[in-house]
Amino acid sequence: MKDLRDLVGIKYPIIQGGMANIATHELASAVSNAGGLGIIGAGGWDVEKVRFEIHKTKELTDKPFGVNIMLMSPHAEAISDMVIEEGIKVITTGAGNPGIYMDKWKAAGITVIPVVPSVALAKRLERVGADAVIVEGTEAGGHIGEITTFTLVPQVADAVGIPVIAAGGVADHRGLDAAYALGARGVQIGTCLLASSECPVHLNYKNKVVKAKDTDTVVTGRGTGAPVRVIKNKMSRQYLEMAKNGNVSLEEIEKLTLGSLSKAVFDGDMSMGSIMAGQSAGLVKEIKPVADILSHIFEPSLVAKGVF
Ligand code: TUI
Repeated sequence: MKDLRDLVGIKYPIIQGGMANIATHELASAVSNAGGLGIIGAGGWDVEKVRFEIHKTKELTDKPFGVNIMLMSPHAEAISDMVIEEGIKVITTGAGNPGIYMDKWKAAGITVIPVVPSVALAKRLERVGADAVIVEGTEAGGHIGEITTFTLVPQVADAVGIPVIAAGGVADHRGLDAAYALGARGVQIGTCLLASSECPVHLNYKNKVVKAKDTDTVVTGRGTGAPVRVIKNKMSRQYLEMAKNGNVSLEEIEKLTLGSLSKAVFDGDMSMGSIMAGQSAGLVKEIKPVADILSHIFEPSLVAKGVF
């Protein structure tokens, strides 16, 4: 099975997660310049904002980078055409099935790597031309599936012939090696990059990730069809209380979370903001430059020694 490094032409087998509102040109170019695959996270942005971020990234790096299209966004379809116009070479997708876009992306010569939360979707997307799949376990931050990385990665690796990239819980060289032992040939990281010098989130957000311990994340929205892992705070407690009482509409509950991501990212509101992060937050101990984060994951690993 081909390694991510050969598939997209990068030094380290590491993709950056397409974190909404966070994966800007600053973070994407830093990851690409450091030897990983930087990703612009389209999130809920409109097509012109994403185009602007692409232009900025092109100015800042001559290394490969990609765009993540969040499929629940009302702008996803317009962005799916714009990335072709802009000559984007790699697309990752999240929060849905990108099947309807596959033909045009493949015709444009784009390497397509969807995030999948199940074996069934991985098989379906391999059939319609996916070049690899990012298998994301429930340890990840933000919008998540139900199955753990540890159990899902080997099941998908058995079921498909394309490279499997593991996501959810990877934050150091042990996670990278574990992913390869389970059959992955690359990893996607997000949470540990929140605490990078180049990450554009508010300093309060970075410090919250650094201080988080193993039990500090919680999943809101289980039962509404959009489970989201965040660091526990007043917002998540209120949300879960409302959901438990069952006497409030889903709309009212969603109002608490949707839009509250930007409160955390831009305003540093750690009380009512949605502080999306994965369970690996407990492994993140300090704020470091992206280049140090990537080299500290890769250099001590068995993958670097060519064991896999
Ligand atoms: O997409 C993510 N993580 C995200 S998206 C996001 S923005 C958002 N915020 C609140 C609610 C909803 C979205 C924040 N974090 N990760 C990749 C991912 N994809 N996780 C799960 C999935 C997924 C789920 C279902 C992928 C495909 C899928 O397919 C269902 C189907 O149609 O077959």
